[in-house]
Amino acid sequence: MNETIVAVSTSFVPSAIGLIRLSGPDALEISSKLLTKNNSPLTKEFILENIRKSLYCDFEFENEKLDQIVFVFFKSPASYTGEDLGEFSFHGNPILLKKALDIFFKSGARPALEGEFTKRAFLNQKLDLSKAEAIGRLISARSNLELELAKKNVYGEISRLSSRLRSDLISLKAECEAEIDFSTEDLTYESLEERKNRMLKVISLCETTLESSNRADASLEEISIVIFGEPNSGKSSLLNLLLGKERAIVSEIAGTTRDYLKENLNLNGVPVSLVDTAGIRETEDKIEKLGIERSFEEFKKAKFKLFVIDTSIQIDFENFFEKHKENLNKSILVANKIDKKENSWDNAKKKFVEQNILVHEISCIKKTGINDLVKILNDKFNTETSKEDFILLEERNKFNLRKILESVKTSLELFLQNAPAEIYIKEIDSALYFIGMINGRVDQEEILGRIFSKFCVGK
Ligand SMILES: Nc1nc2c(ncn2[C@@H]2O[C@H](COP(=O)(O)OP(=O)(O)O)[C@@H](O)[C@H]2O)c(=O)[nH]1
Ligand SMILES: [Mg+2]
Repeated sequence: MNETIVAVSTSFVPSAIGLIRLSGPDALEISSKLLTKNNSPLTKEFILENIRKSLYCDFEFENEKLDQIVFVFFKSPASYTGEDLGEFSFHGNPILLKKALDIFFKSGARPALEGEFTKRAFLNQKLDLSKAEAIGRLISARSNLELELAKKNVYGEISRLSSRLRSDLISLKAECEAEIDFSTEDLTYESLEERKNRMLKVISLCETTLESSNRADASLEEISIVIFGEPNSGKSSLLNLLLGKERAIVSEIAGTTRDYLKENLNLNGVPVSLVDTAGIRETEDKIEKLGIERSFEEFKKAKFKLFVIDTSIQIDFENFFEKHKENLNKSILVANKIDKKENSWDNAKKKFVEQNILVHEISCIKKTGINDLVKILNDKFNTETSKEDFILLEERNKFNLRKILESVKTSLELFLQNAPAEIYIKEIDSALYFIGMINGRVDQEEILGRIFSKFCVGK
């Protein structure tokens, strides 16, 4: 890590501010070379006298001023990376930022690799591996839920979990080692029953964590919504409105949408895939028939179902209800064309409501009721997931946790078969190794300390 690295930390699009970070042993030297105030250089001494303070100055190279910037210097080890670190806030023009980068390269810094600032932070023990990963996840989160869960991990959820597991296992190991090393008479052991319970506790913690991570993953999967119904009810119009663009062909000719159409969108922070389907009707047309079969498949697959009906035409409630009963029960009934509703609609609506069908009126032409429909969907997403006990595990940590679980289970089995401590302690070692892999620190020394602090051996 003796190279000094540099990168733009904000994105390369025109914006108010573009932040460049410079980290490494030459950060101070390079900064003082490139910064001036009232045409005189910012000396290293001056910068060091103003650690963590905003310095308004010029960024200048070969007597040419590039930009007026705000500069903040962080002295090692009190910085994000743990190294000397300079943060240069330029005006956020991509061309300007590229020029600035080039000047940094000419001055001795090299381009940072992906994630290299955070990697250095990890290597300098500023954060553990699970926190570093969580920062990556926080940046790339695609939904509110993912953002919330990633944030929990940035604030140490996984670190706390691994500390808990580590602490339990180290105590367990310390007991077992004492049993091997010293004669039993001099030691006050916890009872064997307690040892078993300790193992069971670790097993249960691993299992519940893996379960809640599965639930979190399932909730983070894209939510599918299907738009279903008879031809001409306005399904494609609704898709276009939700998407905010004319994606599907809207026409008064029934049977226009013959295949299903899938589009991704974000509904108030929830990633959703929206499917428009071919209208359901009796037809002899072979292609339309195929399309209708697919509509039913998509209907079945989707998590949320919008059954669109046309209120501008007379609905024979009994007939309609009999025909679609099963599908209606699983859907939100979206009553479209309310701007042109037929006289009998209000009566039909009552009957649907009596059948406990959720009815929501909209008009795609007048754009009424759409926001409320989105709200209803959002509420449904939220009630489906009680996020409290969710935990977000990266694949790597799911693997580690499964390994810990396996090892402790084996250890328990051996223990219950009265195997000598030397044997089942190996499995505890293996579990400890995988805990080390979670936060990226494998530490054997700690165990010795525990043995002697916990047991008073001899007098
Ligand atoms: N008056 C009225 N007409 C609508 C409304 N929504 C859609 N339409 C019209 O109904 C026809 C069928 O719409 P479309 O979205 O293609 O229906 P789909 O066959 O279910 O996909 C088109 O002529 C639309 O302009 C609405 O809210 N009010
Ligand atoms: Mg259509």
